[in-house]
Order: sequence, then C-alpha cells, then structure tokens
Amino acid sequence: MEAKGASPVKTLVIVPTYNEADNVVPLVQRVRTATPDADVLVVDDGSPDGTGKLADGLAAEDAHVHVLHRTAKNGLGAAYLAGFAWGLERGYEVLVEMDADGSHQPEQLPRLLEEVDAGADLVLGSRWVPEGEVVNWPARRAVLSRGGNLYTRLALGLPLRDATGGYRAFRASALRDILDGGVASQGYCFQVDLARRAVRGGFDVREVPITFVERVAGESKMDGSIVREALWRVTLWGVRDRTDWLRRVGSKKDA
Ligand SMILES: Nc1nc2c(ncn2[C@@H]2O[C@H](COP(=O)(O)OP(=O)(O)OP(=O)(O)O)[C@@H](O)[C@H]2O)c(=O)[nH]1
Ligand SMILES: [Mg+2]
Repeated sequence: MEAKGASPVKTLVIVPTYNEADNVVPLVQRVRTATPDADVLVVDDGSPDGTGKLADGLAAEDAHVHVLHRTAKNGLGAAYLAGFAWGLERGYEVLVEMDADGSHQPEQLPRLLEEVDAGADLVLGSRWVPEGEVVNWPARRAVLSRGGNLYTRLALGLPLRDATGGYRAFRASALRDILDGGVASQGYCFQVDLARRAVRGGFDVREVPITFVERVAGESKMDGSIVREALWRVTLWGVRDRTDWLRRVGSKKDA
C-alpha cells in the first residue's frame, strides 16, 4: 500500500498472546516477511509458558518488533485495548488485529492493507464471503461461527458476513472514534462491538476473503463463557436498537 515516492504508511500489527510458545516466533517471522515495513506488537498477559520471553528475544534482534507485558490474563478485548492505546500514542496510521496461533495468514495481510489504502476505514478478514474459507475446522466450530454471525446480522441488522472474526485492519482516525467512551465487551463480543460501532459511526467497513486455518499447536482459549457473553450482549444491543427505533417512530407520530 505504499504510494510511489511516499514513505510507507505506518502500520502496527498487534498480536495478543497467552501461552503461544510454539506459535509466536514463526508467526512474527511470517509477518515480518509478508509486510517488512510494518511493526509488530506482541501483547502478552504474563504467559506461564514463556511466550513473553520468546517475544522479547525477537524484539532484541529486530527494531520492528515490540512487546507489551501485562501481568495477568485479562482477556482478548483488554489486551487489544492496551495494544491500540500503545499504537495510537505512537502515531501509527493503520492498526491490525491478528491471532498468534496461525489461524490468520500474514501472507494475506497485504490484501487487507490494500483495501485501507483504497479508502476503507475498517477491513474485516472474512471467512464467510465468496472465496473466504476455513481449513481443518471441526464441523461444530463452523456451525457455531456461521450461526453466531447469522444471529448477529439479524439481531443487529449489520450488513456483514463475518462480524466475529479477529483479523482486521483499522484506520487510526476511525479507531479513535470507535473506541471513544470505552469498550467493556470481551472475546468474540469485543469484535462484534467494534464492527457495530464502525457501521453505526458511518465508517467505510469492507470485508475481504481470508483463509482461516485451525491452530496446529497450543490450546484454544475459547470457552462457553465467551459464547454466552456474545449471546447476551448481542441480544441486549439488538433489543436496545429496536426500542430506540420504536421510540423515534413514536415521537415522530406525536409531533
Ligand atoms: N494477551 C492475551 N491474549 C489472549 C487472551 N486470550 C486469548 N488470547 C490470544 O488471542 C488469540 C485468539 O485466541 P484463541 O485461543 O486462538 O481463540 P480463538 O481463535 O477464538 O479460538 P480457536 O479457534 O479455538 O483457536 C490468540 O493469539 C491467543 O493467544 C488473553 O486473555 N490475553
Ligand atoms: Mg485461534
């Protein structure tokens, strides 16, 4: 996305980690190869398996790699908020979300960045658009993701196929606005919340197809509480949006 003669857009790839010792080094190396101008920020929540130390090793060898150490496992949403704050303070123009487990292919990042360059404020890497795909995902995970996205689309009226995914690129100016007022949600719900705020805020949100590959090493941090949180929050937002709409229609009739 580098314009001829211009300096490269300042891009930060944020990678949250908790116990990703088998994954963090190869993943960061792939990002550095795929997008050599971009910086990487690993946000580690004090992983007992030494992920943070491995990331420090990468940072010591490469000025493009940074590590933010946090003391306790506080969830994906909190890790991203800390990473976003770090990047926005330092003047990055594009901030990227990417999992450490190899599910998101760094080689596809240029596609997302090209779309920001073409004018998008938020680009979602999407499994559920034509040419998007999932590899090695157990059927129940695919059903959960498709079902969750269908429910989200219906409850919130969002024109998005994959609002729960976590491979994304934000234009910094849009991200500041989206984060304004704080974000309480976590897990999948955090991703839905940011997408919903971007659409509501009138930002240019686009989806590009990605190939999502099931993690080959390490353990998933996904659990029932993450799914339950997404379900109740999305339902609450949907009910609230509809109540607001009915109130607006009612007050127009009264006027
Ligand atoms: N810093 C930090 N990172 C986290 C936390 N929970 C998850 N992560 C990271 O967030 C990314 C996504 O987590 P995963 O466990 O892969 O969750 P998922 O992709 O929804 O689930 P799977 O498809 O089962 O892998 C990975 O890089 C994790 O290491 C957390 O509490 N703190
Ligand atoms: Mg994963």
